[in-house]
Amino acid sequence: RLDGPCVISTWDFGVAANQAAWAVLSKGGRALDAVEAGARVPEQDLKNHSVGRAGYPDRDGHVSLDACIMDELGNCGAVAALEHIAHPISVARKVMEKTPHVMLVGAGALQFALEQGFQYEELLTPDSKAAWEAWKKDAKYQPKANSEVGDYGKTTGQLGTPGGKGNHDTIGMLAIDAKGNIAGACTTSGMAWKMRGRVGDSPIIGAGLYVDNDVGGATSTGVGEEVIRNVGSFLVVELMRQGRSPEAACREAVERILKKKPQAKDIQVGFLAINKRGEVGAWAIQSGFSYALCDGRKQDTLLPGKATY
Ligand code: SD4
Repeated sequence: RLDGPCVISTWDFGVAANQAAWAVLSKGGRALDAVEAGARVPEQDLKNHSVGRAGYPDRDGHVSLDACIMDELGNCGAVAALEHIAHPISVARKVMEKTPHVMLVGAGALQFALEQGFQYEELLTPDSKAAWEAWKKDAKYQPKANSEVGDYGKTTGQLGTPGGKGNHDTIGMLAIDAKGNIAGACTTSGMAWKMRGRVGDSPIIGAGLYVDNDVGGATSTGVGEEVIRNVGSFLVVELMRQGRSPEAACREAVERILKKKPQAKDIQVGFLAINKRGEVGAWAIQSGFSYALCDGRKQDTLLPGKATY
């Protein structure tokens, strides 16, 4: 159980992201500002190929990014299939704050971002381009369970080092501020080598992220199609509302996926949740999922998410 202001996030790179969020929380800042600041860390990391700049592209070579953000009042904003903007989480926040809408996609999201002063960039780095060229030789779309560096069992000595060669990993982050308010953010380049136009769970409120300030928050990582089908993060929050602990709620959401589709045991989905009291839990289909915790006592704890397989 975390005490006072705290932040949690998915995977190893959550350690560094949490530190940026903690810089906001420790000064009495708002959970919403903390999760935006935290999510921007992997977004700008050129070694991280699953979020933001340097994210792996779709199968046609376009880097297309998905993100959403939600605050303690139930306000939310999202962008999907956004190209050429390195910080989709900040665009999502602008959608929330400056438009009458919740989600903008594709060309419209880019137009809005440029109007808001975001910089147009080529996001496909030489490394990502080389990986895409290599992938094209076989051109098989086979999501791996965990990214190499994201795999908890393989990270010795690499805590907080982002990157990895797997083809998915998303940062989902949840924070509680000094006022006890909860906010969340989720940002990703989605599944590497996805079809052009494919959108996963990460930018979809209720699937990749959900926050209810009376109850808690949840976020997901892994193969988004399975999360969308089960409205995963909303499900986790509703189960917590009914009295489940965060871990039990995450586990039940994973089991719901597997019950409806037993073949999903071969892919990875992980949920991470926090309740209003600061209790944290996570569960995944497969081992290898990890999450990072940070509060006033400990800044850089990385824990393995329990798994069904
Ligand atoms: C998606 N959930 O686009 C994201 C990808 C991912 O860990 O998490 N990965 O489906």
